[in-house]
Amino acid sequence: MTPVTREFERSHADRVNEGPGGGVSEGTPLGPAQVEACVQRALQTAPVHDIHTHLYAPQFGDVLLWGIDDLLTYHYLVAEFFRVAGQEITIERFWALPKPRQSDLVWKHLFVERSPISEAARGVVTCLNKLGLEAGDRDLAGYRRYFANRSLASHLDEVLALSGVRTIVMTNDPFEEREQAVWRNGGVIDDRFRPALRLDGLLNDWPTAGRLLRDQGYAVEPDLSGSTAEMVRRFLDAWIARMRPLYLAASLSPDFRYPDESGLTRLLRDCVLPVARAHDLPVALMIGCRRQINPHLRLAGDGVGHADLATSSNLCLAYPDVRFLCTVLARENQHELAVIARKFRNLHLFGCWWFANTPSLAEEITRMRVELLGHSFTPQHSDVRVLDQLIYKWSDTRAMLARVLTDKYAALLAAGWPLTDSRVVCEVEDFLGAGAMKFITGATAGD
Ligand code: RAT
Ligand code: ZN
Repeated sequence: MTPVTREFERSHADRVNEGPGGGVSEGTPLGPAQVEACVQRALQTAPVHDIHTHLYAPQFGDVLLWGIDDLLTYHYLVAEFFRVAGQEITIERFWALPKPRQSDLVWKHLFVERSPISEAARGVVTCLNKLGLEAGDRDLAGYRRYFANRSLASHLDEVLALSGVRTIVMTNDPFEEREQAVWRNGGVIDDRFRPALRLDGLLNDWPTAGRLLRDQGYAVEPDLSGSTAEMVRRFLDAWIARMRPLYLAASLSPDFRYPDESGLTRLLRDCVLPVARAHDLPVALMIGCRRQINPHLRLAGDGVGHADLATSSNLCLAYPDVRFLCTVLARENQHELAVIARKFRNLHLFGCWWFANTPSLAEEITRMRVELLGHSFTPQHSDVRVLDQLIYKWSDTRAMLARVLTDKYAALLAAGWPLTDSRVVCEVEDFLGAGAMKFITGATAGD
């Protein structure tokens, strides 16, 4: 058993079996009037294990984004800015500007000339206010001074304390040169950050990946013939040894099908899945992103498409000994995925991803998942790209979960089922990521 597995087994056991003499303590019984306060308290105190982010340990240097200019140039906001910028600037000229000038423009159009009413814009307001900065003052120069005077180490501690986040799972691309130095020098030393090995480059752009592998001495072929599969497996083995990731992950187009005749199926079947099995690592499938529907917008140019989720059930059925994490982008796919998850214990559904992470959709999706799956899913991951965003994404998620779980526990009580505070605390911990970590580390599910 890995140390990570032990950690999550212990935290669960500590809560449930802490009665006198080692017996099971069920805690204080709850009446209808106490449910909401109990859920709120549990949500405020339970640590978050954020299983998918684009944050990096401070060792990665400026790969980790933080501060007001990064908040304002978040790609969700850049897309909204282009819609209202009118004739003021072309998309090409915007990209040619330095980041502070880009954020000046986003600030002007989305925060000065109109109310920041969208989810991503309101998120900036929440971050500033929770950091004690009075967003209503609209003092962009003052916010810049505040961040310029912060040390990253203490800012990180403060953001984690404000957001209640204990574990941050990174997105680590083996082809990303800016990350290489950390991996070459022994890997990540801050155990609040955990790696996840991202395979988009390998799976979604084989011509480039193949070239990079050949440059590194792996004898791979453009048509995947010969010893290619073995070489790719060796490459993955080497990265797993170096990174010690929690899981392997890829985002996949809505056109993704498994099995079919494509190179993607061959890479999954002959490389990724055997390696996942050999190392007992889950595979995270994030399905439904249609990349670059407007390439002029760069990172902000991706869209969404309705996926064929027979692919997910085919994979779960064909690989019962591989654990899959799965999230889908299209609203239209959410119900189908929850039904598939009912059928496969090796499938753990997680998060309201990206365009599905808006308050109205997240609440609708989470209610439906609780109704179909009970506890066996993880309602949210943050997907943040800027450290400070942990503050608003997790406060929004806690508010949403408070509404959903209060309703569900109140209905259970009304149906005649006794509830206790310690039971609720335990279950809320699992919803905030402890359950996902148990699945990821093999402490539960999948056999
Ligand atoms: O949510 C996002 O920021 C997207 O741009 C993607 O990063 C997506 O979450 C992904 O991991 O592919
Ligand atoms: Zn992401």
